[in-house]
Amino acid sequence: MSQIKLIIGNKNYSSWSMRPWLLLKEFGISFDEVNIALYQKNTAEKLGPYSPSLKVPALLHNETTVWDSLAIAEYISEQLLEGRGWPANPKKRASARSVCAEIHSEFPNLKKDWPMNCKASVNLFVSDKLADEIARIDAIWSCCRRKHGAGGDYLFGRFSIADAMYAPMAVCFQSYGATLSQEAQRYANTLLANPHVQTWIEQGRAEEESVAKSNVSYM
Ligand SMILES: N[C@@H](CCC(=O)N[C@@H](CS)C(=O)NCC(=O)O)C(=O)O
Repeated sequence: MSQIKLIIGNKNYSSWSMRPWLLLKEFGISFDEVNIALYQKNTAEKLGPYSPSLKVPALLHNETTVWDSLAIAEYISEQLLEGRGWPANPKKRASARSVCAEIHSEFPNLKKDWPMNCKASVNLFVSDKLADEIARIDAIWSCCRRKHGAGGDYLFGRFSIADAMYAPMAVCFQSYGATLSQEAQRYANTLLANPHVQTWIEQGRAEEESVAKSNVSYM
């Protein structure tokens, strides 16, 4: 048994769960995965012992409980990776933290209209507000790649927390057919070719539980 437990929701839908899961996998940290199907009658009861917010993801490490994807990512970097979750250069690190905060707190239309669904393959209506948010993510990806991407194929060169935070967006953009600039599409392809991202998508597609449409937003 590992000392680390990651509590996650349905892989098909739970973009917040995917982020720390991918970070742990990418850095080769072994952990036990606890899968809890969301929006079932007993979901809160099952989450109660693990997650004070009654949401996923949550991480248990020795006597410590951490919840909320970004806090978990910070904890993993600080406690398990000696800071390697972030770029080493302070300027790059500041940019990486900024783009992570942005995906965590912004993009309400993307979260509402294009929630992650690994099984989906459909072209959905794109409102002006949604188009603006897609364009902003395109700009973030293109700008990070151009300014900070030397030395690797990820936003800041080698894989960092920023890539874990944006990986679900590549899944959404693929599912719903986003039109991206060449640079942003190249980065999306890098994420989609990542073997751990592929495993997550495959496992999500294999799940049988489904979640009502009204609950899927913000997942
Ligand atoms: N800000 C949180 C969001 C967590 C969140 O909304 N998780 C969803 C699933 S992806 C959830 O647990 N939903 C269950 C509920 O709202 O009852 C994070 O970054 O971890």
